[in-house]
Amino acid sequence: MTRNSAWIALLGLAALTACSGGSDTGKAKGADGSAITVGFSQVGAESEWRTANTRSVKEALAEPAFHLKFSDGQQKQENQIKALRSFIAQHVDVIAFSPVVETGWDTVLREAKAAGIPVVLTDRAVQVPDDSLYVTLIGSDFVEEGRRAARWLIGDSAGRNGAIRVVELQGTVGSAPANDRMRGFREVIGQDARFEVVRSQSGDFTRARGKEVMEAFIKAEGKKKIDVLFAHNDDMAIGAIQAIEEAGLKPGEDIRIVSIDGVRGAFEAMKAGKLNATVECNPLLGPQLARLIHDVHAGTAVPKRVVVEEGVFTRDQAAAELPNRKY
Ligand code: GYE
Repeated sequence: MTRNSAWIALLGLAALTACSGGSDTGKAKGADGSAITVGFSQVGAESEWRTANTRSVKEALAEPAFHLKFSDGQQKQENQIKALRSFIAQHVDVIAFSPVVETGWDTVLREAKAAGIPVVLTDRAVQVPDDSLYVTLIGSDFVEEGRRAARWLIGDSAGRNGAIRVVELQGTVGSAPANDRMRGFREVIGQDARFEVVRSQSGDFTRARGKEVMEAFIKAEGKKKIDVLFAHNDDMAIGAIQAIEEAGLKPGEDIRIVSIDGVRGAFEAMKAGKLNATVECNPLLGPQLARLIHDVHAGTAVPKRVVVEEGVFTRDQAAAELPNRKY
């Protein structure tokens, strides 16, 4: 409830700000009333989360308040760097982007700064020596999401004695959510001697790779029991569920599964008893992003970090919660 009301409050605030932009359309616009041109470089289309995120960004950065130049990086940093350079060459008002990996952005961000174009990071963070290279980052606390997955697992393992063997499907190598979710999960799990992460490999946040890597895990473990799967996103968990079923095992029972995002597919899998829990990661950042871009463009001070509020859902809540899901 707290989580939901916090969201409603945030969205309400975004709507209010959007309406107080002072232009005759009642929407946020540049100081002179013209549309704000935004260059947005998206990671790709790797997951249900990403599809919902793209839709939310496109809806919020719509005409007439904004003029959006949208580019899909197809999960490749070189494509994103090219897109940023083209936005700089086109003199957009603001650049917003979701960086596929954390490192390697210094040069292009310096170019944006030299051109006087402010950069807003959405969803994923970067590691840069000089944090004046971007104005603000709006996104989830991925370390906390990893901790939440681990806390759920410890709670669900009450009364179980003996070793608990965990396999982990990591997100894209070098991405902020993979690095941080791995760290948060280990931080908490490391305090309980029963747990051992026996295998950990990237499934690149996709269903297809999640399935392939889970097949490899099952094969490699042979007769040794895998007790738990921790997947850095729901799509990889859904792919892995198929692999588990094809191996003649029961997902959710023989292998307990916790993943992250809270997309519709995860609620359906929980309803079917095949996924045990999902940690919410809200992709609907569009309205908050629009407000930030408006403020940044207007020269209004914004916080360096805007964190999205989220919760955890389990199988027993899935049927009741499913109709309320917005993504
Ligand atoms: O969890 C995953 C997507 O960066 C938070 O990227 C995002 C992650 C999300 O591919 O499904």
